[in-house]
This record gives sequence, structure tokens and C-alpha cells, in this order.
Amino acid sequence: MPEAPVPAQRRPDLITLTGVSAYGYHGVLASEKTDGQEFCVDLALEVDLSRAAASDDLAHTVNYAEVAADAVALLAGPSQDLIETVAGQIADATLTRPLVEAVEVTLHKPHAPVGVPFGDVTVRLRRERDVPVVIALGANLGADPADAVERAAERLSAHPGLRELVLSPLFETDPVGGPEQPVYLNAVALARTSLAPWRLLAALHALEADFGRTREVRWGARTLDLDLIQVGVPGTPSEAVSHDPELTLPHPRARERGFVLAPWHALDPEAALRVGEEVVPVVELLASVSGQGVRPRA
Ligand code: A4P
Ligand code: MG
Repeated sequence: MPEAPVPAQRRPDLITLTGVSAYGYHGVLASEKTDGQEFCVDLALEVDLSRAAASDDLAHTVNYAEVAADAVALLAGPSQDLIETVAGQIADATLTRPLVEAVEVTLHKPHAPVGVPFGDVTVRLRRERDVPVVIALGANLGADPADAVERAAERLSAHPGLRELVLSPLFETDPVGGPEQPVYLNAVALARTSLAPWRLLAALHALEADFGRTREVRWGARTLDLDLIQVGVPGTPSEAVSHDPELTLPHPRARERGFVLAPWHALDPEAALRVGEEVVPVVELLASVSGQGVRPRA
């Protein structure tokens, strides 16, 4: 039997920025720390450019002028002994931009004290985005909604952009909003991801579709609902905050939904969620939403 063709690996979209330079004071020798020298950096940012290419909207991509300004601030900033350290700092700063999934940094030190004639010395490192994510799962249609939630969690766990996924206990919950409909089975999954929030949402929508999800009535019954609750650690640079109605982060209704808060708290008693300008423990939010009909699955 002929072998199935191996699908070509998707090459990531890239934004490259080369030759960003600044005068800095990095090096092991005392003279390097006092006299300084020129440093230069090349950056390759892995960013899904499909939305920006279709919309022509700067908000849908990474502003390379801001990335360059961050790099210059670190090149010209506090002295480090090693260019490896500076390259790592530039990578970390670049990855705080939620659309950047990976970055390669090449840092040049063409006037390094090498002691022999030479052209250039560089260090090159690549870092991937790696942030925690909270996903809510719910189902109240189909032959076995609890099974759908568990199978969906398995599929998420197998997704190449998600690691270390853990699923909360399942909760049986009375419907909130929408028309009259059956009780829900809800759970929350915690994982780490290398994906930008938009690509994660697209992956969730694709999985919902695989489970036969249709969208006729808002808050209506569904075979599977997957919501992105929070991306990154709230109150730190890794946190993704978005006011876009197509992807609002953190999820705007999570704070008032027992069907999200109870499983989340059961899985992570230390969990916290941004509410406006504050980061509030989930246990406190949960206390304020009692009486919604949320019980551990029998
Ligand atoms: N969207 C914006 N931000 C996000 C986000 N952070 N995560 C957009 C996911 N989607 C987000 O979602 C509607 C639109 O929200 C999408 O186009 C997406 O781009 P949807 O899944 O098509 O529709 P939905 O789920 O009916 O709407 P919504 O507003 O997400 O509903 P909620 O607030 O999640 O409530 N009762 C119980 N007991 N258990 C439940 O699970 N779920 C809902 C849905 C209502 N009542 C429930 C339950
Ligand atoms: Mg939804």
C-alpha cells in the first residue's frame, strides 16, 4: 500500500528586524564597563500574520518600532558581563508581547576584546512563549455531556501548542441565561501554552466544531463550549489583556460565573483573576456568587 504523504511542516510567519544598534557597557573587563562599545542585535519574531494581512490593522500584529525600542533600552541599559545575558533579556522582553510565539535573538559584539583580528562575534538564542492558560469547558447537549467534556480535555492535552494540561473535577450546574435548557457539565483546565491567544481561540473553535457545536442562540444549549478565561499570570508582564469583543481577556463574565469559579478553585485554590484594576483571589469571587446551583458531579 502506498504510504500517505507526510504533510509539510508549517513554517511560521516571521517579522525580522536586523541591525538594531546602541552604545552599551557590557563585558567582563573593567575597561568595557567604563568605555563602552557598539552592540547590535538581529531579531526574528514568530507571529501569526494572517489576521493583520487580511485587516491591514496595526493592532493585529506586533509593532516592530516598539520591539526595537525595548532592545535598544537593554543594549544601552545596565551593564552585564555577558552578551548571553543581554540576549536573554531582549528575548524575554520581546515575548511579553502576546502575539509573539517565539523569538530568535542574535547579538553582535564586533569590537569585543578578542586579542586577534576578527570580523564579529555573536550569540544566538531562541526562546518560545510559555505562559499559563485557563480554559473553561461546558456541555449540556448530546448523549453524554460529561464524556464530551472529558474527551475535549484529552484532545486539548494532545494539542502541540498546549502542555501540562490538568482538568478539574466536573461540576453539574444550573443553566445561567439563555432559553430553558438542560443542566450543564462544567470543568476548568489549566495548561501552559506557546500559542498566542488568538491562535489558542482558533484551536478552541476548531475543537468545538469537531464536537458538533453550532451557534444559533447566544447562551443556548451546546454540545461543547470552550472559553479562554485567562492567559498569563495576572499582574505580571505575561498577562494578556484584551478588550476586543472577538477575544476579551480575561473573560469578562468569568468573575460572576459559579460554573467557572467553582471548578477553577477546586483545581487551584490559590487561583486569582483580574477584575478591572485589581487581581482578586478566585476564592473571594466564588464566595460572592453562591446560590447559582453549582454542585460537584455525583
Ligand atoms: N469571545 C470573546 N472573548 C472570548 C473568550 N475569552 N473566550 C467571543 C471565548 N470566546 C470569546 O462565544 C461568543 C463570542 O465570544 C465568540 O465569537 C468569541 O469570539 P460563543 O462561544 O460563540 O457563544 P456563547 O458561549 O454562547 O457566548 P459567551 O458570551 O461566551 O457565553 P458565556 O458567557 O461563556 O456563557 N450556564 C451554565 N450552567 N454553564 C455554562 O457553561 N455557558 C454559557 C455561555 C451560558 N450559561 C451557562 C454556561
Ligand atoms: Mg463560549
